Amino acid sequence: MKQYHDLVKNVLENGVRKENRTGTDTISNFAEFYKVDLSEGFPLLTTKKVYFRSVILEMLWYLRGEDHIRWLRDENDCHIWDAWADEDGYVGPIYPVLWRKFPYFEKEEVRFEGNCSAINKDVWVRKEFDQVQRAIDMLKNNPNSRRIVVSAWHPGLLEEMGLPPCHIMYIFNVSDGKLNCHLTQRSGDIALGIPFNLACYSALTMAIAQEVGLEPGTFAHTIVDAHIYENHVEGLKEQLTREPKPLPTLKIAKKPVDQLTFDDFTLENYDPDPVIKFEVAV
Ligand code: UFP
Repeated sequence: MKQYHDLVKNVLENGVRKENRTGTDTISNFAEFYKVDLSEGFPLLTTKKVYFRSVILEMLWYLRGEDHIRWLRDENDCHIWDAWADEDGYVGPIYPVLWRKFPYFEKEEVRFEGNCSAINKDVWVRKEFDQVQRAIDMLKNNPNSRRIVVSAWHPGLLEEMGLPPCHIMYIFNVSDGKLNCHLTQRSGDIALGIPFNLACYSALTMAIAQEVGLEPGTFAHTIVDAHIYENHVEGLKEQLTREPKPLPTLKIAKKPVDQLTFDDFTLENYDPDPVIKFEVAV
């Protein structure tokens, strides 16, 4: 995919060196942006193998709304989130909870009854908000809305999270019968995270487009701190010598997104170059 290679080249050529909490320095550019037309194929990089199964399982796990990784780790033998979980598998209120059960408080009138009197009082009640369902409902009923936003940034809960969300907000936008998605990412590891994030949100956009009866449009991605860890530079330079091949295609069974399982996703014509090993900076 040319857009990804251009992103890597741009950061390698123009990035500045930065220290960060991991102890491994990065070369970093502020505010990178690219777009991918999802009608041209499924954007799974071809110049290295990207683990499609993990991409889809991660997306399905986000949709489950749980605060632990047991489904991913124990039922599906997928270990991409293990490093961020405690021994019981808890990761705290991160993407799945924030997407499907975003906590908030609402005032409700409650009746308090005593022996001989009763009063009504306003109390604050804890509620949960399903942002994904709201987005799907809006895409069906009011597709021209410019307010179809899913936010995973909750300042009050940051302390309870294993890892504060990196992809903090996505916005759906319908133009010309097509479903577009813009993802804002506060921090992006170009070698390891970005290929996954790009494929995950592209698959999500395609699945939701199918549910709401739209064609998949454009995936657009803003990465605020777009960085390459210094120990990833050689691997990425090798990747740049490889010629991108035509993109694979992704077929998704016609079901509501909440009923999808991994077997409902069929990847065709994926013929990637070999894996490039990159160490994760934790
Ligand atoms: N990171 C990604 N994508 C993800 C994810 C993490 O690129 O989906 F979960 C990277 C970005 C950064 C690190 O290198 O993980 C998070 O560190 P920080 O919180 O300091 O930005």
